[in-house]
Amino acid sequence: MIINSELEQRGNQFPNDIKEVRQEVDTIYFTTLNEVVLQLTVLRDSVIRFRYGTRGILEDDFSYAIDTDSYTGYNHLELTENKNYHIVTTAKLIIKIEKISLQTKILDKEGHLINEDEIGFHYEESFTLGGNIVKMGKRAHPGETFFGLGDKPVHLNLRGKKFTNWATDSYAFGKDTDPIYKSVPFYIGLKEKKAYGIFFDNSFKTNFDFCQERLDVTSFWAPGGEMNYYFFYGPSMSDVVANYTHLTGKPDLPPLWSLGFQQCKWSYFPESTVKALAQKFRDLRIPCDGIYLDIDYMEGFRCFTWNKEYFPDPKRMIGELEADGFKTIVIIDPGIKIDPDYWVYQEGLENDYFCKRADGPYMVGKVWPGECAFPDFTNPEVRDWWAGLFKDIVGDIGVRGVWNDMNEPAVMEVPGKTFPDDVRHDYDGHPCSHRKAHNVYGTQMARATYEGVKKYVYPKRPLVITRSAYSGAQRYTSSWTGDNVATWEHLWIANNQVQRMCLSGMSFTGTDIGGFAEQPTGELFARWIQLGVFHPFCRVHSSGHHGDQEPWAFGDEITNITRAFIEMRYTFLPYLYTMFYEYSTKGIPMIKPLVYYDQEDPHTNYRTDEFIFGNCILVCPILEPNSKGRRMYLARGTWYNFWDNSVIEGGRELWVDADLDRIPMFVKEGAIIPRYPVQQYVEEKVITELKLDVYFKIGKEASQVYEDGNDGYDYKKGRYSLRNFNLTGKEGELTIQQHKSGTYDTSYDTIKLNLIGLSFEIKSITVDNVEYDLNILENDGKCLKLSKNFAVVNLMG
Ligand code: MIG
Repeated sequence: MIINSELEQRGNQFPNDIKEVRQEVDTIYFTTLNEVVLQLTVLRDSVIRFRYGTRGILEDDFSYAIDTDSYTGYNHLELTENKNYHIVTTAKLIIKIEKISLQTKILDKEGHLINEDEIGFHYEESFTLGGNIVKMGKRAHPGETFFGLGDKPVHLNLRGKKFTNWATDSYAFGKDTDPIYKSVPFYIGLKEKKAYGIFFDNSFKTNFDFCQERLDVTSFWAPGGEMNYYFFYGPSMSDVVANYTHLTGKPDLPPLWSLGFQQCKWSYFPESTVKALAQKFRDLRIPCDGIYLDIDYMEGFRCFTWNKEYFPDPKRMIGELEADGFKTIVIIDPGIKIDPDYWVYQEGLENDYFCKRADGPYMVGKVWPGECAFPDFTNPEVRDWWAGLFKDIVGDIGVRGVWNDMNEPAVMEVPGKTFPDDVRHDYDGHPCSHRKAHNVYGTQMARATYEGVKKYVYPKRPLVITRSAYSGAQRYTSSWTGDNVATWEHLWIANNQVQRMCLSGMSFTGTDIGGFAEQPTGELFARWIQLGVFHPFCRVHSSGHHGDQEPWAFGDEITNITRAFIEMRYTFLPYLYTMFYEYSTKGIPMIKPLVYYDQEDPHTNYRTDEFIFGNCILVCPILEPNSKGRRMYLARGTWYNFWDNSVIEGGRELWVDADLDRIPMFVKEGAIIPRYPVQQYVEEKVITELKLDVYFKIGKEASQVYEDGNDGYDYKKGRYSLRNFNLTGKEGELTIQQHKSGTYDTSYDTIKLNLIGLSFEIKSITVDNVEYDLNILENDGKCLKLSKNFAVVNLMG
């Protein structure tokens, strides 16, 4: 790794006096006497791009991360100057560019300094490899905290640490291992309660230092490419994350079944084992939607083939599993076995689709199949070809989702565990070495896989899962956090990683529940399930070398606890789906760290364990063995204990009981939480009633419930059902208004309000101006069934 402080001693070059300023609509070019160009673009009033070239040259502008559909638009842009600065003003920000140094300062409209360059942009000519080593130094302020950066297995707050982004196969990684699988060069700063974000869109090996080398400096740098970063201003963290996610892209809705429970292992084979596994789930009444086949389903690890001894008739088997509510997902790796008789290898060879070394030979590396060639997924023609390879397994055989592994890319038995730097890539028409393409390789593979699965699973929706990812991968794929270990420390890591991924635009993420390597105790497995059911992607996976890890592998007590929590997840499906809808339309993370939830409360800034599931359920996992409960921080506000509905005031630390069969969960007052009945798999039952858990509050609260056909694309034509609820509680009165949009007609006709914490006895019920008899109340006056499309219900004491 290049150490920044070392570089400061070497040939650093700095911009000098600005000699020329030129504006083209939303973009302003500042050129210095020594030919450094700053291209500053206003994308939105609060989203600014800073891009630096040297020798007066900017590269061809191309990025895999940016969603080309992300619209831009600002309300105000003005360029002025005073003695020392050129000043760009938008409706939200004031950006000052110093005339003698090109250093920048960013202030909000009230004049608060949000972020400023320390030494700012500087660079060094890379005589050995070509191009520049590009660097940025920013001033860090006392008390400023930092979040984000994808899958780093560290404390949520990044301050005091240094990181590298270089996608790496990291079997049994540990706390603070860096780098691991993903590369998401985006972080959030929180300074004096105001949040901003920086996305350094450079696919080379990027480095970030959050005040480790110098206590008051945050810096980031890369050994090639451009200093090219986007600045997002909040002041709320939610706006920062939403704007970043908007820029790098939001996913379509996944099929609802992919939010159900998923069971995986390395490996389930032959067919009889898979069938027995499925049967066991149904026999024990443990809900499950997805079964995963790991590499052994293939013929000699050749992608797109089947081992006919283990799986003589995969189409029949998958059909039979489907009939019982299971979808089959298979693994596909990037390594294509070098075998002259293997059609995928032949096609790749004939069409020149494999990566080559600088001097011409193929990039050959050993992976599971032995010596392999590797498609250059950064070539659009190769991606098209790859997508087409899914015709049989998805279109004909009926596989419903594809799991991309080893796409860092991982290579065995070589130093660095990946391709050598000299390997050539197309990079969508910008030929380059592996130094530049490495971090995006996995995402481009997942993208090609997504295009293929999407095409052949049509009219249903695709599911792709990836291990490696670069910013923007969320447009194509979900992800898991790789080869973790069955230890309590890894449970802590799992919790931090998924929260961090959610802040990094990649909400649809989960961990190998129970741990991939080694075997969990029943207690650890139960505690991991209790966390995992709150993660957007919920899958048990294990290496299979250390014993069984199915929900029934640890005795009856654990089986029952596991079942109860998986059942709970299924009852939360409409809540989870609504969360996904908010993520997919607005870029709102599905789960939220406490600091995101309440950045104004300094206590939240250093918390890691507690998080908000959706918008209104606070969850805190139990992370230690033999626990009867734990101390935790309850965010500010008034909460209901999920388990007994007792009301409790937040903004403080407290002890919460949590025997092995429960974990601390609190629901925000005023919440309306939609629930479905328990199902063994998505769409097992026709939903005949939507239950709404209504948590009374004095005051107002808004919530929504999104539903659609659970799969397919009709929702894009307006066939969805979005219920917006406004709750207003007063002494002796509760009113819920509903505004419904979308043309989807849900299967149920009634909505059942389950009234929790009502502070009065109901004496009158009015629904859409009609007075109802009190005997429509059920369950001791706590439940009320209404026709689903009511506009206003008013309850008076
Ligand atoms: O070298 O396919 O992270 O989930 O089970 C190991 C076998 C390759 C690593 C993945 C893991 C998967 C395993 N793979």
